[in-house]
Amino acid sequence: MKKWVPIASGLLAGFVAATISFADFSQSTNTQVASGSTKSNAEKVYVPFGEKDDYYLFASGGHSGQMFIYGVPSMRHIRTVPVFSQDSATGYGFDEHSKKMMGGYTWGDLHHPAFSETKGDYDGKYMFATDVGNSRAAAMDLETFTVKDIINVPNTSGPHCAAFVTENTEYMFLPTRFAVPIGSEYKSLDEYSDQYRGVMSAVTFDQNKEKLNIAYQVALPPWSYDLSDAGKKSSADWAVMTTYNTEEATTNLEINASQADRDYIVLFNWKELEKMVAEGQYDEVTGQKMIFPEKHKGGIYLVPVAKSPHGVDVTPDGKHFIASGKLAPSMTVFSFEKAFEAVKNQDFSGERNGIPILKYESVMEREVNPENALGPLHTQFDDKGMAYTTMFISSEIVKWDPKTGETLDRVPVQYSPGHSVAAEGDTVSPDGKWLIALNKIAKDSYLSVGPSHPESMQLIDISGKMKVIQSSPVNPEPHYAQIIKADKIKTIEVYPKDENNKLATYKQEDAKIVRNGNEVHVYGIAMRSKFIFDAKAKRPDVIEVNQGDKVFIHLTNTDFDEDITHGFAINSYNLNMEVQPGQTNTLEFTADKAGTFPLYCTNFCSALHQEMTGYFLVKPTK
Ligand code: K7E
Ligand code: CUA
Repeated sequence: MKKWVPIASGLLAGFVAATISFADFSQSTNTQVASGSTKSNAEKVYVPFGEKDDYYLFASGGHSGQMFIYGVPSMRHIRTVPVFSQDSATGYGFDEHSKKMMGGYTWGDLHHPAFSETKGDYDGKYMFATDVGNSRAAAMDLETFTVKDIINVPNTSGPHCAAFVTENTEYMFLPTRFAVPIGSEYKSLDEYSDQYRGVMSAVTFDQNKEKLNIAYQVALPPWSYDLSDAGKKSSADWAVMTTYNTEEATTNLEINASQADRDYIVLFNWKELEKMVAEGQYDEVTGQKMIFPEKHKGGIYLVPVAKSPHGVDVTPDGKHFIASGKLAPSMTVFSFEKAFEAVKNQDFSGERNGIPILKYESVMEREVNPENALGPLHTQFDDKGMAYTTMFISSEIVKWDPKTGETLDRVPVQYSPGHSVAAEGDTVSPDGKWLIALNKIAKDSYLSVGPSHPESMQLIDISGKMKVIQSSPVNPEPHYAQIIKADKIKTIEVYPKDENNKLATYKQEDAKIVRNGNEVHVYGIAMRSKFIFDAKAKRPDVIEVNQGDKVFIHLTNTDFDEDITHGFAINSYNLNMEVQPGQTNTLEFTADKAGTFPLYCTNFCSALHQEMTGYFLVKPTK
């Protein structure tokens, strides 16, 4: 979102000031929680100790590269799951497996999380996310809440648009936010229109192998692709994404990318693209199957839309897609059926880069302009198909009917919501009940922590007239979130024994240290409340190596008891990792520093946790 703040900053400052002075603070949370009619707001969000929330909320951590898990309605933060950034609490990015997965990067910018779906409903199996900062995609499994795979997406720079999955998780589409030359090689910006491309990747996930894979890519025009959504039901084979900078400006985008009155929504049929790839209608480029629309025709269309749109959201019935204005004050409702009709009749008004443009009037159903509502960004839905759109500039949520365009309700939020998220809001059957506004600016809502203020999430009861009933300051940055019914997620209690894992050690007497030249492999055990690295040694909890040795510590937690997690850190070696119950994890490093280094368990695991220590001794070579 940062990109358009400069343009709106004058406006925004004015609006924020106006909102602060004129906001109806009787609507604000403090007053509401304290008052209450039949059932007070405080009671509605209160989940007594021992009882659990009805929903999980998975919230994007933005440039923290992490995912935050909350309970709804309590809004209690339950867990932080590191995805694209190192995390010393869990050792993510330090242990061998996660370090390799991260591909040399130490941070990421996580924007849009998406659950795996079956028949258009969240199935509670996986969560996907993309990294705008370093162009990666990740898959997290919901049995262990850990990341299983990360891939680098070549030719795509900043897959901001994603992740949005198709109805049965066949694909997620990762269009690029920044156009770059294919292969990211050097090309002068004077050749932008000819040499730069906005590549979209079709990514699949193999649930058996738990691996992400790029099926094919499409070399779209050098525009910025902003948000996307997959079709549902009758539109399930299709997907849509918004574009801006169709002006192809290469500098000063805040002005130059807002010149044209219209940008486009890219509408594509992924079944058709899949077929084209199967028939060999692509070029092999940088090891990828690349469809060039100017050459490989079919499956992709442009729909004109009011300039610089941001969000695009498909209605739960799959009949419409709604684009939000950002710079224009309107939401535009388009009809899939009309679009299919226009495609069939070749009802085109021209083309760009070989992609046919459908006639706006032929596809558009209505433009919706709620009075004084400004800066519409993203839309969510309830169980009756009603739409809830965030208004960034006028700081409110507007509820409206996509079938009539009628405004039904509105509620101020504090302040400047980017996305909002509804309970099961991206499925074919949203739950209603709850909507959470993900606010970019909390202003003076909480205790001050200095010049930078936190973002906030506000829980809105949407069962009747919309009412903000809880406000929480949150870690940066709540870009987007997903709310899933709690009973859909089935976590495991311990990692099951894996007799095929050659790195695992389950029996104490098997713990050993094996030297192979200057490689040292430790097959060790962590258990309440000791380490065993070498069962036969005089001091089984000591590792001794020579300076310069390459050391592999394969550590298995043999406490097959829920919640008995051990940590493993070597003092001054900048290393820490976690082994959850039953898990085996590996640390790989070079013992370049000679000396005596205590090692210890970093996760409080028993009354004798402080005793869970040992030594890492590195004999100097000279
Ligand atoms: Cu800022 Cu979805 Cu990354 Cu809109 S995004 S707000
Ligand atoms: Cu093991 Cu603390």
